[in-house]
Amino acid sequence: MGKSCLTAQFVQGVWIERYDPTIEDSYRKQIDVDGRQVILEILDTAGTEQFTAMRELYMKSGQGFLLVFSITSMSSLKELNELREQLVNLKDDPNVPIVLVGNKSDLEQDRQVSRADAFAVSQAWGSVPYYEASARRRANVNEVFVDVCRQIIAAQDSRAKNGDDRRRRRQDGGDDRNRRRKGRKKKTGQCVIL
Ligand SMILES: Nc1nc2c(ncn2[C@@H]2O[C@H](COP(=O)(O)OP(=O)(O)O)[C@@H](O)[C@H]2O)c(=O)[nH]1
Ligand SMILES: [Mg+2]
Repeated sequence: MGKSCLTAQFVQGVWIERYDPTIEDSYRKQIDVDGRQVILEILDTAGTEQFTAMRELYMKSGQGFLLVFSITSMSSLKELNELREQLVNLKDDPNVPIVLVGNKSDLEQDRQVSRADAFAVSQAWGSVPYYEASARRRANVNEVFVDVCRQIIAAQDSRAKNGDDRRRRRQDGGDDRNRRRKGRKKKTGQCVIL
């Protein structure tokens, strides 16, 4: 689908033609999102379907998700439906931050999924953003990561607002953990590529 190639383009700015499909790795990158410096932790998953427990684990710990298919393969889009369903169920949140990415936009001549087909899926998922990207041409690579990061920040902000009272009570009690957290300069977001 291009998960690893997209990640390599985003993190290192390089095009890697062949990437070991079994390698699952995580990366950190600092980015600017609307003037805020954010550290994004990125997990490039390897789609090892048999390890569902692993999948559950990273779905639980991740805060935002890039769901990547190839515009040259209809089945790669169909497979994402199941992943998204599992994700929404696990998170118990239909508005979990998601970006739908149609990769390999440079292969227009081999296109199997029309923009309209993919857009319809993104709408059915609760109007998540849909981008067409190319890891090879470095098209829309930054954009998809910034979009999911923006959604993560918005979700954190709204949670912080809702949790304000609770936090204030804890701070009055001089909670150590909270002081440490307050002292942290930069926000961190966890982004998982599925
Ligand atoms: N033409 C083209 N090929 C790509 C693109 N992204 C990935 N590929 C190719 O698709 C294959 C799978 O890519 P990879 O990133 O390893 O997929 P992953 O299994 O989802 O991590 C590799 O052969 C890549 O060279 C792209 O944007 N355009
Ligand atoms: Mg890979």
